[in-house]
Amino acid sequence: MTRPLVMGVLNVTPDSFSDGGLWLDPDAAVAHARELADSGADIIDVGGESTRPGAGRVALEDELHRTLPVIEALARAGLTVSVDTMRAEVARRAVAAGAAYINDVSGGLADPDMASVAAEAAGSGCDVIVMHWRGHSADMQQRAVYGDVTADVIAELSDRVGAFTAAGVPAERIILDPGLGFAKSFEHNWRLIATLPTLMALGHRVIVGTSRKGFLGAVGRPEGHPRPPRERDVATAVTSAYLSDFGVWGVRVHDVPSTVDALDVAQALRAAREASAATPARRAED
Ligand code: PMM
Repeated sequence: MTRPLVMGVLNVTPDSFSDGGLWLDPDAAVAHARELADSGADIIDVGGESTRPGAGRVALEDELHRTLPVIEALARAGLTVSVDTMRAEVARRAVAAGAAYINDVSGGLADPDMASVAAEAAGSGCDVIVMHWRGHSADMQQRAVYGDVTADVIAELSDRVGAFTAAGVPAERIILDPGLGFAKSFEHNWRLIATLPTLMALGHRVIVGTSRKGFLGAVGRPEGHPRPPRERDVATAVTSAYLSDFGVWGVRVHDVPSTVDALDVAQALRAAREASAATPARRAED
């Protein structure tokens, strides 16, 4: 089992929950992307719209203006880029500018044209990440109501896969994401992590984003006093390493060095486990 790919987050927004405003300037964004890649990020995920709980929509023109120059510069520099967008028009222009992945957190629900844009992009080798989503950030937490969260997320994602394949996206171009933090309670997020093999059994590649999310901040802390987002990178690295044991295809993180370290250690442990299974330890002779 190889280690998962690491997707480094590059939010070109004024208001993302953990890095809003840091990379709004295109030069700062490109420099940060290079840092992410130098520390081991395999893909740079460029987003121009914050999806933090409660966030409003950004105008199409603003989203294009924030993301396209950065995507163009990164693709020109030879980096592998994904575009984090719910808008078909942004996805289409980003792919033309060199993005190799469309990362749609709405799984095609926010924009009826996304599936056909993804189908066209698939023709030029572009993959699409289809995330579980139930509605825009302004009120998404009110939709965190499930019978069995794993079964419900799988059923809803399967419907989305059906919509993308019906539009002409080959199934092998579709990567699934359980959408941690999007219309999910603390318990829902942990349960989705623990039961991830059930989602993986659908046969698609799977990517998971735990990075700096609220459910990590709450662990081990008194109620109402979570760890602040930028102090959640150790927790993020631990969950990424745990997920790597399931064989996930990718993890999406803000702090690349800590997660790469954790993934390398998890990989070394797996190799040692396999080696010991092949040659079990002998009892010391006395
Ligand atoms: N989470 C955020 C944004 N985009 N994309 C995918 N595929 N999976 C996620 O979990 C995800 C995402 C949350 O916002 P952030 O950019 O501030 O982490």
